[in-house]
Amino acid sequence: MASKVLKKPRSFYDIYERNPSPDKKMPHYCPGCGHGNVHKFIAEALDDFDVADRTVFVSPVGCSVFAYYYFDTGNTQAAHGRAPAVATGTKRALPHSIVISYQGDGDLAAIGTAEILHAANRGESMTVFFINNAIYGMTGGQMAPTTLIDQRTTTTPTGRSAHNEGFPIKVAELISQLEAPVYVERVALFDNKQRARARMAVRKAIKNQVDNLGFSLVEILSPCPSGWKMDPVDSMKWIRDVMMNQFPLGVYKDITKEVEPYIHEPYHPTAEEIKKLIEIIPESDKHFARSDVPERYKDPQIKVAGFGGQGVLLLGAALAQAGMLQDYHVSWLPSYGPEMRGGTANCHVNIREIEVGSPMVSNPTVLIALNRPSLEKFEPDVVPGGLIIYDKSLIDIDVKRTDVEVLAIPATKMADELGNTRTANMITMAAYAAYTGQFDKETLYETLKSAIKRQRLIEINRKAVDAGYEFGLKNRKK
Ligand SMILES: Cc1ncc(C[n+]2csc(CCOP(=O)(O)OP(=O)(O)O)c2C)c(N)n1
Ligand code: SF4
Repeated sequence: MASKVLKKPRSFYDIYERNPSPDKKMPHYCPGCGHGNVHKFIAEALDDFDVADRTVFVSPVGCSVFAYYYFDTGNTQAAHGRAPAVATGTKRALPHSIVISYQGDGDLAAIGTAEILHAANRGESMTVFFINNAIYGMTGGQMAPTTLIDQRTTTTPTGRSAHNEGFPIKVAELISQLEAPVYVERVALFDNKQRARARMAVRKAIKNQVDNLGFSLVEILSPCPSGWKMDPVDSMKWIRDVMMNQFPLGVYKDITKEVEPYIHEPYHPTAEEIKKLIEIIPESDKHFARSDVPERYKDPQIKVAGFGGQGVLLLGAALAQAGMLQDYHVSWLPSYGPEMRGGTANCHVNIREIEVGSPMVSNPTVLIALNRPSLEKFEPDVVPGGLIIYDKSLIDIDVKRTDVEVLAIPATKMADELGNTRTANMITMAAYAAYTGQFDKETLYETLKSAIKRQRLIEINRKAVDAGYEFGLKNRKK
């Protein structure tokens, strides 16, 4: 006897390991939410076309920010509204992948309006699922560009007024006016018939990409019982009786039978073209080599870490400033703990002879640790052969790694001897500069002029630079 096995699509993980829920089996969405339906339609289509292994799912900011808990595909989570831009980069780099941009109405139609319009207008070969639930769900039900006239939200408590907030934006209509998109449809999730239609639309939009036809967008009118303060059944009725009047369902554009498949292969310049490109780079931007810095200390990627109040961020900013004075390419990226004083703080600093690709320093070549938790936390991340500098007056443990260089400096003690504990950061900075040969003392003095805002503190910090510099020189490896 034939039997049908009902089971989760293969494109979902069996267990949602990343989901903090106790059983790891339930999604995080509220009961009656439409996101779950759409996820299921997508996962089924990926199964049926057997493309999960080459799919990259770009999650937005919004309730579906955690879509990567569920899809056993490549996953990226984009900044608010930027999913189509991230999807563009992914698809251009991996033209044979299937890229899905999944977005709410706050994400796509408010903060991300520019991204979606231009991705659609360029006809990027991607599939966009636009979940229209007429509000911002995740943040508690504020007005979205799709909120209906007279609809009450937390930011339109007396109802949306066209005079005050404008009219609802009709995304399917808008996108379908552009020349490039090949398929635009609006569907809804309020009864089985409509869900079956939505499922077909999701399938078609993915198949279009499998066939390399171009840009597809499916807008889905989707219930948000929590945000609408309705039960799931009334939410379905509201879509059918109210929302659909503003947002009529149907296919707004379908030119899939008329277009030729197109794959946007990445452009690989020839050796001759690269030579010409290098010729037009200004002399000042070309790689320059400083012979006085030993090879192993060149292009440092530095992490400075300690307690808030120790001048961690200032130390990093001063290093970047010194780098700028020496015409290096630099970046400084602060990372604050929740508290100002007593909390943790760290910053990422690049001082490079070539342009800085990313300001993030995940695996530092130099770690400057000003307190014990920072040493314990970041020591494992330092690259083999890297350098760890730590304040040994405050840190009562040794570096465990044997594959890195270590400079232990009693910076706080030295600062106390100078008469100002807070100069420990500048002592450490100068020790780093002298130890590695990265900066001369004059550059550090110059840096102090902009790094130290209070004129009266410049002198004591110059002394700190002198003391740290001397320490660094004395302990320098031959
Ligand atoms: C740059 C930025 N601005 C604002 C926010 C706050 N924020 C988080 S989710 C969200 C709205 C999400 O609404 P929507 O896109 O409609 O998705 P839903 O939650 O309804 O699925 C906002 C404004 C943020 N995280 N980042
Ligand atoms: S707030 Fe709305 S959109 Fe978000 S999970 Fe709950 S029902 Fe879904």
